[in-house]
Amino acid sequence: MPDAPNPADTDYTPPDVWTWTKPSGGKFASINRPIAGPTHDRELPLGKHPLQLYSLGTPNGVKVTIMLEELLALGHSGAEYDAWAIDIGEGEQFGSGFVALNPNSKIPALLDRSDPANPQRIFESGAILLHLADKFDALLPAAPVARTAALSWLMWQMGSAPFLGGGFGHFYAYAPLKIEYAIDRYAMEVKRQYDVLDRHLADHEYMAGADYSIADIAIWPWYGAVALGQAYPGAAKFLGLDEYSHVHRWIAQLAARPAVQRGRRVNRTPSEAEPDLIRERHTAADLD
Ligand SMILES: N[C@@H](CCC(=O)N[C@@H](CS)C(=O)NCC(=O)O)C(=O)O
Repeated sequence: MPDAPNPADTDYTPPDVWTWTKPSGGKFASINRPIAGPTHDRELPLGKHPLQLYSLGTPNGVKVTIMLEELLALGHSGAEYDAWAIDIGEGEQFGSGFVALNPNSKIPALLDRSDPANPQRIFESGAILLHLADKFDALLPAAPVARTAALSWLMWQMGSAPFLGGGFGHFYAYAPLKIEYAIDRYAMEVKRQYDVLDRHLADHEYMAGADYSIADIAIWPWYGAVALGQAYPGAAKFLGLDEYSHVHRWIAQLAARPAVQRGRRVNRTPSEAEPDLIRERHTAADLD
């Protein structure tokens, strides 16, 4: 094996105190900033359904639209929803209305107006999935052992995917320079995560066992998209993701579900390759 890169080989020495004097560079330089709170006034639109989703068709956003489509497919008409697009590339997550819904300025955010006197805001995709599962008593096993298994894998996703996206994806695809140390560190971690999934799925049909649940809905959009080469061009080959055959069996099984196919089309911009994507969703007919 060649020598590891020497960490001393850099011309950057961190000062005693970091200050925000220049853009960080890379794909998200225009929206990255070290302070929270709104940058501008902007009320959010409101539709007619109790559930108002403010999101975008990224893996984190798609988790929620898949969940809502699954609930509708199960016959829960109370899961009808309006899905509004928040353009994070344009900084819409920093508008005052969105920040009031999610002080962390990240999609997805849900406003549940089922009780009009007490509208409830929910942010963090895992919390939204759990809120909807509890509200409709669906897609989360009731038996304590299976419920805990589903929640363990849900929390695994919430803790692990930032290494896949914010770590590996950022340094492999988006950073303005290729840093071997950073790419190696996150490639190693991401392959380990796929191996975790592969070993588990070798003897479990779904993440929580025999039943499809919010754990699958949380994990599929990230780990499916990267393994199928739909995120970070070249990454699936670079990471050798074809080798995880049990993960691919599970990815295909979920991809065949009509609700997954519907949910992944929402809050995305149609293109020549995928003309059936929709920016906003207000009725089931928008997807039919
Ligand atoms: N842990 C959060 C992560 C949400 C997140 O990172 N959303 C991204 C899009 S996938 C976002 O809104 N980024 C905008 C920004 O960072 O300003 C969740 O699961 O809801």
